[in-house]
Amino acid sequence: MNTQEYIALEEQFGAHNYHPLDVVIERAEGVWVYDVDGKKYLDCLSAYSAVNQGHVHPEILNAMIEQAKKVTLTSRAFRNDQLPLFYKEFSEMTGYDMSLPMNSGAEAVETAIKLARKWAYRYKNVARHQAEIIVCAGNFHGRTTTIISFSTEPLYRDDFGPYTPGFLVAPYGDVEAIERLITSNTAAILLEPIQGEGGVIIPPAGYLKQVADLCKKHTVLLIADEIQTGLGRTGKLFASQHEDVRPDMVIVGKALSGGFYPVSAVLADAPLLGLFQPGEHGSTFGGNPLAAAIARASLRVIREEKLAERSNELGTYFLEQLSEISSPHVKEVRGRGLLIGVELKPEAGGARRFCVALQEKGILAKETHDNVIRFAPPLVIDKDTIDWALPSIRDVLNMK
Ligand code: IF1
Repeated sequence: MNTQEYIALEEQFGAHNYHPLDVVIERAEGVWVYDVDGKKYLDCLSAYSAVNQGHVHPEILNAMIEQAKKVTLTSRAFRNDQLPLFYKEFSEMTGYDMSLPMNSGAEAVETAIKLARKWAYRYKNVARHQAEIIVCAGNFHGRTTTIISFSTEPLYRDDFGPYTPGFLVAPYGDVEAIERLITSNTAAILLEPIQGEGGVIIPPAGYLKQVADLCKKHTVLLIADEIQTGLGRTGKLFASQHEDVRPDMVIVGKALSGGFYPVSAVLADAPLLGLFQPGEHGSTFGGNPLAAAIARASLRVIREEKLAERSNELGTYFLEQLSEISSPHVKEVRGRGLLIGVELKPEAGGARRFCVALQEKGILAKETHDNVIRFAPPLVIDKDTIDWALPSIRDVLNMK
């Protein structure tokens, strides 16, 4: 079957909740993906930062295969021999006392919300059902009904009410706006250290630190959604570390499995994460031995290949080179580590047509928020590959 035949099948039999580029990927390795017609592309999306370790990383693949031969799922009704080792290694790597594994990012966000609410009732004596969580405009935390209740994107929210109450929205990057929303019922502030879907929005310097100070002052939890920014993507293990901030809870997903399997988790210290009692939260697949083995290998690759450092170095280089491209269409180039956004002027006609043009030149990138092209290749990319891509990017950014 060729590309058009696969697309026709998908359009006929699949729900139309996506508008993908018309490339049908058949296999991948490292930073490269190959379509069903045999064409090779540089992946500059990394499955939204889920394949930070590169596609089909051999060590993670091996861990997956070896574990799959032994036992894949026990449920949490019984214990398994991988989960304890995952917990220990994850704590040692991140400095948090404990973690709680789930599957998708949205589930881990839901987990953090539940925990913050329980903490408010038990520690702050907030009246039952009155806990509030402050979030930021332009956020993206997932697709569940609770999470879309506090989305500010009409497309994600408008047709899907009724909504979960208990959330207040502050403009992103505005510390005073958060402070004005804090009351004695405030349980937590939930934010992304850099807004990915929002268009690679980097808040003003000092913002995260000031929000962290605000949280301490008012006894409010700081929850960082590092599902996209975490695990090396921005040049540190966690993007919060750029401002020496240690959130009370960190939410991770995506690259926790190197793209092999849905694995997410919430990290926190024992006084907080210890609040969950047996039966209050769970998941059939969360913490299963296959997921735990894959996550252990994924974390080991991040450490052993120094992917955060690599992201920092190569991201700085890529950002510099992109910034030097002169183009009539570009409004701003910004980024941290290998999470880079090229924002186009409103009159450029949208980022999508540039992504289609990049595809023709063998580079897969994805627009976000109409006017931003995101460049976020796997962190195992090297300088030569970046240098290979730059002339094509330059050409595309200069098309009519
Ligand atoms: C899709 C966007 C990226 C996330 C943050 C939680 C989640 C995500 C910061 C939920 C997920 C994904 C979802 C994916 C596209 C993608 C995305 F464009 F939609 F916004 F990355 F930029 N927090 N982001 O970025 O995690 O439940 O999906 O595992 O197609 O919806 P999930």
